[in-house]
Amino acid sequence: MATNRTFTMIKPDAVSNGHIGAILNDITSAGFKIIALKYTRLTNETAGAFYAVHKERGFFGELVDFMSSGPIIAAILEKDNAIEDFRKLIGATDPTKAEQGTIRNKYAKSIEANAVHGSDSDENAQIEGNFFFSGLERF
Ligand code: FUP
Repeated sequence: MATNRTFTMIKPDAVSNGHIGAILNDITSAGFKIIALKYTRLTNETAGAFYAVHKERGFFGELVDFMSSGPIIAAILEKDNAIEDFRKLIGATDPTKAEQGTIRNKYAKSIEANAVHGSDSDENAQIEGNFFFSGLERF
């Protein structure tokens, strides 16, 4: 059964370009409730652990360097049908293919510096949320 939570990051490009407020506004205006929120920075090691599923891919090294290049926002979001609805809100991984009005269409620069992350399954949302937050049973 689908749960109602997803995990997101506002990536270093969007943070350094000053888009935190606008992106959080898009997220809450779309009906997502913020359950947990953190301003933090990944190291090369923690970014590598977060993206371990991609470690055989050619872009892994650059992705890890990029994701540890500056601060990020990590957050857990709640809404009915959260995974699917959030992926619709952010648009395609490649911003040139992201639908008009989506967060990646508005704020992303490239397939790598693509402004935001959104979990692709309930299972991954839980794993990714637990990577950044503890004590979630309280919320
Ligand atoms: P998404 O689920 O939309 O975040 O996309 P993926 O899980 O396919 O990819 C994870 C991250 O890897 C993307 F956000 C950016 C990076 N990536 C690249 O840098 N190059 C690629 O060709 C594909 C993905």
